[in-house]
Amino acid sequence: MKTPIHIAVTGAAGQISYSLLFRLSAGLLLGPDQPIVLHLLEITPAMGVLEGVVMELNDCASPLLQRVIMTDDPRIAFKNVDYAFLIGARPRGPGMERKDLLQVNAEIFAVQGRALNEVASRSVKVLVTGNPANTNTLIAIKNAPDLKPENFSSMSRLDHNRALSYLAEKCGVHTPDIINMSIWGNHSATQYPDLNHAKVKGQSALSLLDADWVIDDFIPKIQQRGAEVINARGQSSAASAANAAIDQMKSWTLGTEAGDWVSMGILSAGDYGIDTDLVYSFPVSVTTDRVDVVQGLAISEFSLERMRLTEQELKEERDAVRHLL
Ligand code: NAX
Repeated sequence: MKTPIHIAVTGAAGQISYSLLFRLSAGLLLGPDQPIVLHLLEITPAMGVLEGVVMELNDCASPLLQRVIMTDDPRIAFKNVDYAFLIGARPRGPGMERKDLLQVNAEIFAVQGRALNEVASRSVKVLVTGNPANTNTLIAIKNAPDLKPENFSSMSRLDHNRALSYLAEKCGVHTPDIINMSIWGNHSATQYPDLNHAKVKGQSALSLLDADWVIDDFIPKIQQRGAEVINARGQSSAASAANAAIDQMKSWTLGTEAGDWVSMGILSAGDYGIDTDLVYSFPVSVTTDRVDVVQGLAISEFSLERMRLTEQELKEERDAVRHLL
């Protein structure tokens, strides 16, 4: 029997976690022969709901789930964990401005960054999903000086998967027929889904598409997809977000396919002229435990303008939370 791997999930009683936890206990992240221990973090008022979720987890009788730890203390939740899914965040309430949301959530990620710094495994992979995900990741990094920035990433994979799926539908192919999709920047409506390097069955995607469709349909569709789901479902994306969180952690752990890449929010080292000290989504290739920004991509004037616009939004978010960095 393999030694169990410890996985923390925050916001464990929320709707994304309600999809994620059952996938984790079914072995979808680490495979069907890897036992796991789940460390579930919630705020005190949500502990009752969390107990119900854990009853259901237990009722799955998963052969992989060895133990579940429920807590409202980040230091217990992150103790010796190998993976941490930071999903829990405050949703925007009535009358709450974006900047208010930024503040309350920023504080959560400062506390959690410090706790990870103190007690997590030194090789922990921390994936931030809770919004504003990129800036929350930056705050966690800055509050965890004994971990490396490489221990952290923010989730771009849902945007990446949305872009793959929408392009596949347009071209009448399946998603594995597409490679080299890129999402640049913030996980927000300013993100830049970029088809310039994408290939469909080996052919340049742009050679198959009308330029107007790319600009007037594809780009706004991916940027607004979260809002479209909320309008239709009355709630934000949950199962697709859980699926994307597992996809991103898997790519991070197992690496990307030769010739392909994925999109991940990582601390910028200045690639493509993006300000350092921002967590920005880049196209990245991953080999065992090494995440590298894809180098040498030709960037058009149009792309550069879009990449700068989303960078600007991230700078403004960073300015609003300076006191926590
Ligand atoms: P829910 O409101 O259903 O669940 C959030 C949970 O977090 C709640 O149970 C709450 O009690 C808990 N929580 C709040 N503060 C906490 C803290 N300090 N410690 C631990 N738990 C805490 O939201 P859900 O739909 O699950 O979404 C969670 C986050 O993901 C939101 O911020 C949402 O905006 C964000 N999303 C990010 C996406 C991405 O691609 N990066 C896409 C999906 C999603 O919109």
